[in-house]
Amino acid sequence: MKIERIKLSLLELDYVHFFETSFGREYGRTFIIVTAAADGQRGYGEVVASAAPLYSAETTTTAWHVLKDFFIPMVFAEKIGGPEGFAKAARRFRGHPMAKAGLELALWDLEAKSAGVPLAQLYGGTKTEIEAGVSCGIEDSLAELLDRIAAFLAEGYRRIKIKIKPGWDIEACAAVRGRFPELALQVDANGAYTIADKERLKKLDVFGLKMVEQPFAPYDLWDHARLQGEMRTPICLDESIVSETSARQALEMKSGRIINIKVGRVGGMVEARKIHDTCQASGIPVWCGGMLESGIGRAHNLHIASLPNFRLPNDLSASNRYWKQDLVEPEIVLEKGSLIRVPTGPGIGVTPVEERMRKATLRSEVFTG
Ligand code: OSB
Ligand code: MG
Repeated sequence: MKIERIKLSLLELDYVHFFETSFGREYGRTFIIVTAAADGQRGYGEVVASAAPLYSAETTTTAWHVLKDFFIPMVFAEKIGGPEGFAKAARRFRGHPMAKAGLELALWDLEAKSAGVPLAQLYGGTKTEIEAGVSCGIEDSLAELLDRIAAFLAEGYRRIKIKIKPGWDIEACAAVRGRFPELALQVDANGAYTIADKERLKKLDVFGLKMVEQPFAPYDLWDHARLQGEMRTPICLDESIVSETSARQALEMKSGRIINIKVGRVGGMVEARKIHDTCQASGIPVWCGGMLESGIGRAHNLHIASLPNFRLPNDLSASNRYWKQDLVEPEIVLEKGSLIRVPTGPGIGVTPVEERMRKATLRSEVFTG
């Protein structure tokens, strides 16, 4: 396939409800959509970097820079025609996984559309629907957190994750367990603790959590191993897993028993699939994490989560959990049984609505070969 045009668009959308993690509170998201055009088709990818370097070192500005000055010129200069060629060529550039993934995903969408098949089929996905869960941010009070969880359960969600940080952890879990004794519950610290907090974290064992996600900093594989050795609850690694190599090393070190896959964090689907396969071969289940994506990024995640070793409920919720109006049609909806269908149309199987895209766009730039 000859890529004719690549467009970068910077978009801004407000959340239906603020989202607070151990990094702070946010009311909306700024993100980049990559559009790649060839043969009358358009492929879309989402760059999940935020405006500020909190979850990861990348920002929308660094992503725009490396896409514009390095990755996009490379695609045209080397006549790269597909996602696998791009992933291979982009390896020469260090870092910037979210920027790489955004462009790679646009090329995957384009490749699937030109083959006339859903992305899940191209990936070898085996599921037609995936298990949905909700990630609940930190609230002003425990009462508000419980009300929000109750509302999500009433909508049909069956797995809830809550964000924790020092001072919003043991009490929060005790409150949620008190009200919802049987709930499939897990927690995510986004690296807010250090090994000095080991004894406090071990107290989480009494709550019957499905997992404790990323208690320590991304580079702290060793401390995660020390905690996991003393804790019954499985540790799930998010920020720590940046490649197949780091996944393999984490499993060898016993730093955790579950891995969450985010395609942006690991630099694209080629790498994400390697992590999936390594985990599958080691008997380690994975699930799909989220970055509060628009419908474009979330549709991509649905296809990725159709692979067989995605064996735990995902941070994939319906459009209306995030946005008043999603960018895509059809919007993503929750089905009975806390499930979301994997779209069946060609490519990502959802279509960005021009008018909604235009309204959310802060700036855009088109590049041609
Ligand atoms: O750590 O999983 C995380 C959102 C932004 C940054 C980091 C994380 C999250 C989420 C959101 O938990 C999950 C979702 O998209 O529904
Ligand atoms: Mg996480």
